[in-house]
Amino acid sequence: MRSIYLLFATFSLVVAQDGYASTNGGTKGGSGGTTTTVSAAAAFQTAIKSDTAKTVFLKGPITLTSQAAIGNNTSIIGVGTSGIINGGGLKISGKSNIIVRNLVINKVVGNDAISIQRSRNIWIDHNEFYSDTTHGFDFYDGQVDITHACDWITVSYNYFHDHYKCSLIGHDAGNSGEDTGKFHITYHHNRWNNIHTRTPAMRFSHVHSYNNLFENVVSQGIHSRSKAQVLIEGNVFSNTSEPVSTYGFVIPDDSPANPSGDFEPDGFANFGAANDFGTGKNNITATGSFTSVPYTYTLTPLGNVRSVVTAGAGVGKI
Ligand SMILES: *[C@@H]1O[C@H](CO)[C@@H](O)[C@H](O)[C@H]1NC(C)=O
Ligand SMILES: *[C@@H]1O[C@H](CO)[C@@H](O)[C@H](O)[C@H]1NC(C)=O
Ligand SMILES: *[C@@H]1O[C@H](CO)[C@@H](O)[C@H](O)[C@H]1NC(C)=O
Ligand SMILES: CC(=O)N[C@H]1CO[C@H](CO)[C@@H](O)[C@@H]1O
Repeated sequence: MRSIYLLFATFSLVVAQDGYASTNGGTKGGSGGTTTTVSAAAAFQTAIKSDTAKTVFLKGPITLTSQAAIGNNTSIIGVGTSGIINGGGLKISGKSNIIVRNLVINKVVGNDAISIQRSRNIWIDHNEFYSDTTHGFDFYDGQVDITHACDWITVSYNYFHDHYKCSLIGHDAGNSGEDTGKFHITYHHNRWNNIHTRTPAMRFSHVHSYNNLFENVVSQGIHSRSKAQVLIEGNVFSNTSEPVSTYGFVIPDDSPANPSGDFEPDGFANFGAANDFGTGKNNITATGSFTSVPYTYTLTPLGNVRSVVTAGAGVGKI
């Protein structure tokens, strides 16, 4: 009993310490609010939707048939390794101050595992996202897609695997009016394995990608396009054909509706601390101006990234 109490007390105090989610006032989710534990789909959807500060523990698995909408000031935390959401996915739209940790979201047909739009101060941490690559490029949508002028987001210690189009920032090259100057997003210590594209693909953003492990990224990894800026450091890529591209051309694997691909303006990239690109070949057409971030962070030494990320990313580890 005492240990359970302590565990929950610790969880409900957790705030985003890293990356852009720690800026703009920080991201504390439901810290200080109510706590509930739910184990059924309908109770889960009801528990997460208000804008009042709350922590919702999910003791699953549950199955959703549509995306469940998350309200402001919310932490959703899976209990142990049981926080499993089959299908459906999560939606964060026009909200702020949200933490999603320790969930497994899998096989969301025709939609994203997590869609984030018009929202700010979000921390997506220690989750697992998977589908399969036997149903074609567009059967599932993204795993974490961030669109419509979102800002101040950290995506850390997640395990993304077995999926085509993983993570998209900025839904359209024509949306510069809304999106320019937004999308300050940090990706760190994520593990990506057997992904075809978008780790992430970005438009208009300032993305800091550090200490991620990319294994078997089949077609293209980090794609900076439509004038996006990305700072890439301390990452390890293995068996990844094109780790980084700033060439605006959207390859057919990323744009299956247009088999000859689409042309967009190029993006920019900067490289900080050394990366290990393995046998991959980058296509860098433009160097950017994004060389530092407004928060402190500690880089994992490059030689330790594989073991630290393999041991630390995903569920059952917080
Ligand atoms: C929820 O957060 C959004 C974004 O910050 C804000 O526009 C909205 O007013 C908030 N809603 C409530 C009920 O506080
Ligand atoms: C490397 O990736 C390709 C897919 O691009 C895959 O078919 C192959 O099995 C991988 N090789 C290893 C050693 O994992
Ligand atoms: C790399 O970018 C150049 C444009 O600078 C383009 O012509 C070329 O086809 C690209 N290479 C690959 C492999 O995509
Ligand atoms: C209803 C509620 O708790 N709203 C709070 C959400 O968090 C913001 C910022 O942290 C507060 O300003 C709101 O009062």
